[in-house]
Amino acid sequence: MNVTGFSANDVKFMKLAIRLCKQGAGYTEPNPLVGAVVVKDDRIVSTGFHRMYGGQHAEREALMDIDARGATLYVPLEPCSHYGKQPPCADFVIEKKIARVVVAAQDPCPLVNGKGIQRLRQHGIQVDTGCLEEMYRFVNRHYFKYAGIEKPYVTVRAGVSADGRLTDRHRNSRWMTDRQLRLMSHSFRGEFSAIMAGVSTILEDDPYLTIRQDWQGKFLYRVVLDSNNRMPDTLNIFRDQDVSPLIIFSSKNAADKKKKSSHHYFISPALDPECGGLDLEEVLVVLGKLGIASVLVEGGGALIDSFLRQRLFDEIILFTADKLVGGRDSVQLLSTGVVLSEAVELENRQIIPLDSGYVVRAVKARHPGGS
Ligand code: AOF
Ligand code: ZN
Repeated sequence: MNVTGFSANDVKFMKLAIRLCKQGAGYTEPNPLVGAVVVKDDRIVSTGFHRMYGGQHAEREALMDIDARGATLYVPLEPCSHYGKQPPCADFVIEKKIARVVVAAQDPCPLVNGKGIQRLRQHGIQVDTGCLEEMYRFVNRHYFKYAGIEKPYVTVRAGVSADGRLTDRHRNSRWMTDRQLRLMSHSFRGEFSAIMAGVSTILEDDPYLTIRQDWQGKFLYRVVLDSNNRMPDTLNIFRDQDVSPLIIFSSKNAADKKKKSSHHYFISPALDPECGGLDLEEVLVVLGKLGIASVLVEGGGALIDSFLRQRLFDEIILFTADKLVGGRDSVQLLSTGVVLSEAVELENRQIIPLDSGYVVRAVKARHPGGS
């Protein structure tokens, strides 16, 4: 046993369950990523994971066709205890006569929230919680934010020069070659429920904001913030709405109130005039109500700046090119700047090398200053 009370085997099997759950990434939201490993006499007898929103839960997939009497079940999220789209997993675990369940984290969903663990224990099953909890909370970070406050997890994606500029002094911002950017962006987009861009990016580039076919069956919302409702509905973004519905936000003060998609919301303008057109908190509340658990904000610069400045983001993905541009007129991240004691602190940094640059990915520190 180690200090947390879990054996090396417990840790090994839970790691596998967490690795398995990642295979559902991009397909389960707003529901969680869950994996399951069934072990008898220290040997794995079955595994499973949650593949698709509304589909069979991980526990049921792993236990379905086996004799699990006396086995240990490793499942990072507490088994559910309610009827949703699927029947309660806790009851199935009891029926299958599992002896012990090892869990990483309690389910924050108010319908479960400890009741699954309680039900198992009432039936004499040993339940040990907290095995690799931090690791699982990180892997499933979209769910843990959304299930708690029903607002999406926000990841901001920006392209910068090696000296941290969003643009050069002529406001040019094409740091990466189109091919490089396309490949990387597409692989990130699949992890999210929605992608968001400001109207100026849409007007400049006329993008589709969709994902490549290797994310088969993936449902992705596209969100455009167009406070003055000036987007012509002939743009590419208005295509393919059956697989990628378009959500538009405009200001309730916009002169033109014509709805341009079935999800067109007219909301409050930004309280802070420095923060661009719309009240981003309200945007997130509306997206949350639509069941969107995560959003990738792709630009442009003003929108990225608003999310950073208001600290409404949870994570940042910085595409950093091997180029220096300098210049007082180039646009910087967090353009108005903050003093060091108010710096936005990042943690859990990951670096991915590219041919002519690198990607830095990090989450906003939960306890800035290490407190
Ligand atoms: C999942 N997959 O493997 C587990 C979940 O509507 P339902 O029946 O699919 O229930 C969704 C809830 O079930 C979800 O919010 C979470 O609380 C719990 N566990 N959900 O989608 C799984 N184990
Ligand atoms: Zn379940």
